[in-house]
Amino acid sequence: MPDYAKTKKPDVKLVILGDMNVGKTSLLHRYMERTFKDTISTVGGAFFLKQWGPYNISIWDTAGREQFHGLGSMYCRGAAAVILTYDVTKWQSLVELENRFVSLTDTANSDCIFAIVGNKADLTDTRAFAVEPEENGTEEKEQGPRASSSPAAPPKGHKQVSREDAVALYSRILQYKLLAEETCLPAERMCFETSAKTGYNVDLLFETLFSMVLPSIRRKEAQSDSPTVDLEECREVKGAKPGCCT
Ligand SMILES: Nc1nc2c(ncn2[C@@H]2O[C@H](COP(=O)(O)OP(=O)(O)OP(=O)(O)O)[C@@H](O)[C@H]2O)c(=O)[nH]1
Ligand SMILES: [Mg+2]
Repeated sequence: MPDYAKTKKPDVKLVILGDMNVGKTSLLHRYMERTFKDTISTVGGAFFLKQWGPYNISIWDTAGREQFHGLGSMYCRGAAAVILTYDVTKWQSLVELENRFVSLTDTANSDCIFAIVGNKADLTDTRAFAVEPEENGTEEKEQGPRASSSPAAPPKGHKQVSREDAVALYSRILQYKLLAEETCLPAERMCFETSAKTGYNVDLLFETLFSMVLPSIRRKEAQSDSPTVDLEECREVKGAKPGCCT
């Protein structure tokens, strides 16, 4: 067994935030377990550990229900990346991100990366609906009869949130964080539309973020490798010199 697999201490932390029902837990199930299954509304929070190459990445699922709102900033403490999730068919879910969730990220790392994710794209976007079965990895029994690359009927859901709305929110978040857009990751790369149901863009989302937090992991590693002062040794040296204050 490789050394890194013996210890499961997370090297970096990601948090997924957003209003209830937007599909946070479903996105994590899809990514971690390659399935779309029934969920129950999350209570408090849940923790997933993903081994990515030599790194252990902790991903925290949070509850969107208002009654758990107070816990959000605790989950965000020390996060290297935050996924702010909305439902493409619900305008209010984008509004809630700005009203309730962005401020919770004040406890995240100062160089925290933000991704804005519009989930349930299968309800509005033919490409997200028509993901190849092999690609989405979903078994027929979970998905029902629809498992074809050419959908029988196009998605009928009304898209209430456009990509431009998400990009505009990303810019406002940078302003809130007092970050200059030129020095940050561009909105085009940080706004995603996904479907936990079909798997559309789900791997892309998580793996893009993992590669973006690598510098943060390496910095942490470098800090723990940096030379440290042995206080015991210092005390002995000090003690050898009479008259030196201790
Ligand atoms: N069509 C479709 N439905 C989805 C998708 N993702 C989630 N759902 C459904 O949306 C509902 C809520 O999903 P959850 O993953 O529990 O939502 P959540 O954001 O974790 O909700 P809380 O835990 O209450 O904050 C469930 O009925 C899911 O089946 C998706 O991509 N497409
Ligand atoms: Mg949940």
